[in-house]
This record gives sequence, C-alpha cells and structure tokens, in this order.
Amino acid sequence: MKPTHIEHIGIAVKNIEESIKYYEGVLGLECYAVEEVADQKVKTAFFMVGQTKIELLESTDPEGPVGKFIEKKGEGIHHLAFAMEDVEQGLKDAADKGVRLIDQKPRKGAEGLNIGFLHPKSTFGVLTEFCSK
Ligand code: CMX
Repeated sequence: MKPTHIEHIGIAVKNIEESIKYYEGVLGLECYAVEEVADQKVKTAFFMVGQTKIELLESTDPEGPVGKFIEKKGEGIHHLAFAMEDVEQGLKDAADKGVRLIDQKPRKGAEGLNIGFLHPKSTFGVLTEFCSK
C-alpha cells in the first residue's frame, strides 16, 4: 500500500492559541478548524497548504503522547502522516515487513479519518501515521 501524498505534518506546541497567531499572522495561512481529540489527549488546529495540512497539537494531559513528547524533546515536529487508500492494508503490509506497529488496526482520529501509527523506533525516529477517509 503506497502513500498518495503527505496528508499532514503534526507539530507539538505548548500553546495552540499563540501558535495559531504565527501561522496566520506571519505565514498568512488560515486556521479552518480547532478540534479536541479526547482519545489522544490533544487539542488540534488545522491549516491547509496545497493538499497538505499542518496540524498543531497542544496536549490536554501531561501524561498523553504529546505532553510526554514536549516534556522530553520540547516543541517541534511530532509526526508525519501519509494518505493512502486503505490504512488497514498499509498497517498489515508494514507489519509483514517487520515494522513495529502502535496500532494493529485503524482507529478514528481528528476530522473523522481512519488512522494508524507506526512506532518511531521502527521508522528511523519519525513517528509515522497512515490515514484514509
Ligand atoms: N517522534 C519520535 N520519537 C518519539 C516520539 C515522536 N513523536 N514520541 C516518543 N518518541 C520516542 C521517545 O523519545 C523515546 O525514545 P527513547 O527511548 O530513545 O528516549 C521512545 O519513543 C519512547 O517514548 P516515551 O516518551 O517513553 O513514550 P511512550 O513509549 O509511552 O510513547 C509512542 C511513545 C510513540 C508509542 C506514543 O507517543 C504514541 O502512541 N503515539 C501515537 C499517538 C499519538 O502520538 N497521538 C497524538 C497525535 C494524534 C493526532 O494526530 O490526532
């Protein structure tokens, strides 16, 4: 299962409202959605750049994945998300090739997408997400 494009780049931030000001005020992008994903313990904000999105991630819980990431590494690029037709097949193909999965099966993420993560220890340090509509 081959990715069709980069669906989004996830960026961990401490304060989403302050970060939105930079993306809007300096880069001239428009924040078109702010959404809390309780399951992931994050608040998200989205900007469109061509066919790729920037997803800002503010943690709602210090023990959540983004809270722990910021504590350890500080703000910055958190994950890379590839769009593909079938996430379930993508996860299966990656597992068959020896990649360690975080999600064995797709689950629902922000914007109602089907998502699944590969472990950064298996992907050369880049937390990798597969997603599809
Ligand atoms: N990118 C690269 N490496 C990462 C990472 C990231 N985003 N997050 C954690 N790591 C590394 C840590 O640095 C650590 O490495 P060392 O052992 O060398 O220090 C290792 O992974 C383990 O990290 P940890 O802090 O102990 O955290 P956990 O093992 O508890 O969790 C992970 C790590 C990746 C399994 C977890 O963050 C996860 O399940 N992520 C997927 C879900 C997610 O990130 N959701 C937020 C976004 C949701 C959305 O887009 O809607």
